Amino acid sequence: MLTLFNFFLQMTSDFPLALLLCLSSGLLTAYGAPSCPPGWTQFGSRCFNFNIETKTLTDAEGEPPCPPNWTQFGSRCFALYIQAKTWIDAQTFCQTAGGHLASIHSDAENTFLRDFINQVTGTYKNAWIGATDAVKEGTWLWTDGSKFDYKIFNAGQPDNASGVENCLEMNYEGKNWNDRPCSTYQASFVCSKNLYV
Ligand SMILES: [Ca+2]
Ligand SMILES: [Ca+2]
Repeated sequence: MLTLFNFFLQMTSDFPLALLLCLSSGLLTAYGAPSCPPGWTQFGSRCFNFNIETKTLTDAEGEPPCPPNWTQFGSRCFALYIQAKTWIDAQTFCQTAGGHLASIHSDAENTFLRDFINQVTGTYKNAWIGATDAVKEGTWLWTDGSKFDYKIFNAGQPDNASGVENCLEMNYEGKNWNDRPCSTYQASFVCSKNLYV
């Protein structure tokens, strides 16, 4: 009779032990040792491998790191929603999808999203992103909890026009960022979330 122990021995003879451990979990990292096979990179509890020939990133099961309809940039996945919503409703929508309105932390990310929006819509269409200064005027916070360590406002913005502009949009007048009223203006929006973990 095949005992569980024998079965495990048989499995380990068929598959590299490291790969088995990698597939099952990232537990080895608790002991300071890498848990992914050579050439694979760990993110969260999974191993990813970049295929040079097809230029695709996949995990051990051959799945891409972002869900369908989300696009990877760096260590995150992004999705653009054309349907106009208020900033509040857009944030709720992104949370339901497992993320937040997108935070942006570099010129590279801002440029990627501008190009992404232009690719999808044919224009540098304005879109909500995930910062608000509703808690304290002039102090911007990202809804995903990340640090507000980068900004690229249009000249003269943010101006808190009429004292009611507390939410952030990108591509204002086809250019950069602007503050807008959160609940009386509707726009397309960008969600972001971390890679599968
Ligand atoms: Ca404001
Ligand atoms: Ca403004």
